[in-house]
Order: sequence, then C-alpha cells, then structure tokens
Amino acid sequence: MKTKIQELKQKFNIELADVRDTKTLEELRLSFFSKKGYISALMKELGKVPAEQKKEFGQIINGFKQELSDRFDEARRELVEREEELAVNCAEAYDESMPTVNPGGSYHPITLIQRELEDIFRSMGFDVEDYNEIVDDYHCFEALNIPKFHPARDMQDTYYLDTPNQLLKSHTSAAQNHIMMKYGRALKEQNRPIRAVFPGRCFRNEAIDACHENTFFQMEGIMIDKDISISNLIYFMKTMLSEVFERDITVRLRPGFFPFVEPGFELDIQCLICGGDGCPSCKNSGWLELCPCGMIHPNVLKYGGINTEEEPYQYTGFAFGLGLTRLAMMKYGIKDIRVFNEADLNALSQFVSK
Ligand code: FA5
Repeated sequence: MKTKIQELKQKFNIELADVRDTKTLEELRLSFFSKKGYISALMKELGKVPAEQKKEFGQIINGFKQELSDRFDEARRELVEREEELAVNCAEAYDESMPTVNPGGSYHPITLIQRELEDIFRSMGFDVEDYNEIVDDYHCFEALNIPKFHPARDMQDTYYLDTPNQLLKSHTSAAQNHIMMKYGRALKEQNRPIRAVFPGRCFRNEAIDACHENTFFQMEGIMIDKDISISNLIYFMKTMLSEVFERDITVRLRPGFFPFVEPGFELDIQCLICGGDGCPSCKNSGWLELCPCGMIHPNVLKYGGINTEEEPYQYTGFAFGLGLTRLAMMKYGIKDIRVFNEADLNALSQFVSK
C-alpha cells in the first residue's frame, strides 16, 4: 500500500507539472478524486488490509488526500490568477482602430474581366465611361426608340422605384443618349469620332437559372463617325473576342431585333463549357447569346443630338451590348451564373489578375 501511494504521488507530480490551464487541472483532479478515481480505488484496497494495520494505512491515505487537495487548491489559485492577467493584457493589446489581419483579398471575376476589356478598348481608342444605376424612363427606353407600351419593353421588365419615373437600368444602352450628348460637340466641331465603352450593373425582373440573373453586368460600346459601317462593327467585335480568349472562338451572327439599331444582330459564341454539345449554361443550345449589336437607329442618333442628314455631317454609328457576366462565365469556365452573386469566397477567390 505504501508503494502504491508513493507511485500515485509521483504520477500526480508529473501530471501536475504539465498542467497549463484550469480546465486540464480539473481533469487531473477528477482522475484522483472522482468516484472511479485513484483515491476511491485506494479506499477499496484499505478494506482488504488486516484489521491491525487499518488505522495506520487509513491515516496515510487521509494525509495523502489532504496533501493532494492542498496542492490542487494552490495550483488552481495560481492558474486562475494567470488566466485573469492574460485576459486583461489581451484586452489592452486589442486596438479596434487597427486594420484587421486578413489573408489578402482577391478581385471579383467580373471586376477582372471588366478591367481587361477596358484595357482592350482603350488600346483601340475608346473612352471608358461610367453611368448611373438608377435612371429615368426616358434614358432607359424612350431615347432608345422604345416608346411607352412598345412590346420591346416586355423583354426588359425591371425594378421601379417609388419615386416617379425612376427605375434600375435594365441595360447599359440607357447611357447611350448621355454619351452622345457629352461627345457630340467634339464630333461636330473637332471631327473627333465618338468611341466609348460603358460597363455597368443591370437589373431585370427575370426568372433566375444557370445563365440568367436578376442582377448582372453588361458593357456597352458605341462608335459614331462618318462612314461607319457593319464592317467596322464586326472588326471590333472580332478583335475584342480574340484578345479576351487568346484563341479562336466560334461565333455566329444572326439577325436580331432591337428598336435602337437597324439592322440589328445577335452575336453568339459557341458554348465553351460544353464545346457546343448543349448544357444548362447555354440552355442546351450549344450557343450563348453574348453580344447583341447593330447600326444605331437614326432616331436614336437624333435624340442624342447627332446629325444624320444635313451635309456634311451625315453620321452613322454602331452599338453593342456585351453580356459581361456571361463573358466571365465563358472565360473562367463558370457553369452557373449564380456563383457571381453568392459571395462564396471559396469560389470567388480563385481568380487572380493576370
Ligand atoms: C440588350 O440589353 C441590349 N441593350 C443590347 C444591345 C446594345 C443591342 C446595343 C444592340 C445594340 P439583351 O437583352 O439581349 O440586349 O442583353 C444583352 C446581353 O446581356 C445578352 O446577350 C446577355 O449576354 C446579357 N444578359 C441579358 N439578360 C441577362 C440576364 N438576365 N442575366 C445575365 N446576362 C444577361
């Protein structure tokens, strides 16, 4: 029994030396003092000791219990003191005005593709413009040859504000009139062609699926000068796509109706997710509507103060409305458009600037 107590004392000393906090200390205390602990086991053994030795061993066990108990109390006092001190020091060390330490952010894929396109168009002499997200009915529709109650409005149902006549822009074309007004004078007086792209967030009251969102990005572009034709339009579209994808992309141009262009086209690219076989990202068609475009309708030029008839200012122009979000899907192989707005950092932080 004496050897047993000696062994337990040694065990206690070794384990206590390793204790760093009150939680571990409590675990050690229970291993000795709980019903199934070492002290209970000793007391059971006491029952087997001959009667004449019971008193002596009983006193030894009690002395041992008392010693352990005192050492526990002392260790607990010291640990509690240390933990309190640590908490106070940490609180003092915390400075809420300091920037938070984070692992470093990354740009959203839309930001990356938008910047890439801005650089491409700047290198071709285009100005990059910004425009409001809240616009009025005139700029979003009427100045684009879409009068009230025109069926083309049905394709672009959007969100209307309580303030009369204010809505969230359903397409970047809403900025066309503003850009024409801004640069029209330089066109007329300095022969400076209007070449501008204007990226922006668009909103539509839309049923959401793998390739449709209610909030998405477009990049609009216009070019107005004398003798601008469809050849110019096709040249710029081709150059832009080959720069973005850095390889040959299969595209198709088909007629498309938009009241603000005449003639109008739909420029589709073969789906790069399925290679043209059909998948949810392209609604199983193998093609993705990417960039409607066309020659700007004379009415739209007129609303923008651009002369179309009077010699020598017979201006023409082209316009395109690139689906920036869909372009990002194709470029980065993102199968579902909803990824862009889900704020899932695991998915979004994979994209790095070139
Ligand atoms: C327009 O928005 C016209 N303003 C484009 C235009 C500009 C035509 C200039 C002619 C001249 P459309 O509704 O098709 O057209 O949208 C243009 C592109 O935006 C689509 O090809 C597609 O790539 C993208 N887009 C449209 N709706 C959504 C949506 N709900 N989610 C994601 N992308 C969309």
